[in-house]
Amino acid sequence: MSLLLTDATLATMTDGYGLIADGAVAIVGERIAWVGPQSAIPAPYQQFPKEHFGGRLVTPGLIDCHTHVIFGGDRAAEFEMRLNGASYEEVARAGGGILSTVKATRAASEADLLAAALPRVDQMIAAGATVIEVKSGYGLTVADEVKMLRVARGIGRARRVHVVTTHLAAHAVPPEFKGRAAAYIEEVAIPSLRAAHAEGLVDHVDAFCEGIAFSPDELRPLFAVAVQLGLPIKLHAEQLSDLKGAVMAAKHGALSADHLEYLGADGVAAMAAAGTVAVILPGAFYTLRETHAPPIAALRAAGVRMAVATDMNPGSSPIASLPLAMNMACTLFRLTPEEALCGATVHACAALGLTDRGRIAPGQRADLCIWEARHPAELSYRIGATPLHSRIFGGEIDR
Ligand code: DI6
Ligand code: FE
Repeated sequence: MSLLLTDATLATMTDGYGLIADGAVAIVGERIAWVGPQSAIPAPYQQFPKEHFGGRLVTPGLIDCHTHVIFGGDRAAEFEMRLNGASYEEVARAGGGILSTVKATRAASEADLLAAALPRVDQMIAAGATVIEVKSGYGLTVADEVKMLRVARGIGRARRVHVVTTHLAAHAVPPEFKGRAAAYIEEVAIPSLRAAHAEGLVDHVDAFCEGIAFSPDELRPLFAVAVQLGLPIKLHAEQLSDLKGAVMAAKHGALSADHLEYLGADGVAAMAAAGTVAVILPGAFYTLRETHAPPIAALRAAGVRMAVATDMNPGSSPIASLPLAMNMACTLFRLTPEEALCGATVHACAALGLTDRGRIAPGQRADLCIWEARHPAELSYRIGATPLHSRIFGGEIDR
């Protein structure tokens, strides 16, 4: 019920890293009661059961604010075909691409999907995640979108991780609606949103705004329903081209616009004005061998908060490690390690509308990561390493 962590190097993330050397944290129940230097522990907390961390780095639990971790099948065969010289059309004709994932997801039961997702979720947890956002978007029928969101809630019951759900029926136009994107929004995206919301399965609404998916005009009716239901909006925007999705999202008061490789000055300004978080997804940039980087310097100059996430998905970003995504954000996009860690903690919370976690401060939920590291830059620096020592979730140490 109560715990005193001592001998820790704290990155509280309250002001940049917010470092406290020789720090201590008092936890009561699920919450942090006190944080400060070891030399100043108030008397009541000195009696608590102690855990000594030998100078190890302690950060807030990592928050993966953009994932598509639920899906049927995988796309490894397609990856191999491509590297053997197959074209996009050949891959599609052989049944590959996003629609192959849709087919496999439709064929899977809720139990199948949960069983397939949990090993990936376990990798995320092993890399330090304590919160994961989980999107639908591979069902593309009313029943299959609702099914995916039920599985998302199931992940939060099956593992010691907090799940935030996002309805993403507007992810792709399925073959049965080919050339009829507006009809798909009316007949599937909106009804599935209403049905899933009625079951309490939806925390946010997202869409893929792109030439190969939906235009801002096609998405407006969906977002009108989201606003009516009181659900916050997120948007996959400007990943492959500049359709002004981020401007539209910001006008709807969106929590975040995500990807943003082709974001223009107007999008940066609109996001800054609305307080919309820029979610940077270097795993997809890397996998797609994209060359046009998001306008990091402009976002930084405009004071737009930047989050970093894995975008874990079978096609464009089969990566489950937030520290690896942070490394990629630094190396590919020139984020500083401090920005990358803010992006996986405090700014990731902002992208999810969460205010009770992401920092080590009194009143915050006691979700913490203890690392085999002495300085927070090590988390971004070590390529593909998993330096997690242990995790505290809701005040309890993982055993
Ligand atoms: N952008 C992406 O990179 C993924 N979805 C999206 O909106 C791709 C998803 C997939 O290929 O399965
Ligand atoms: Fe995505």
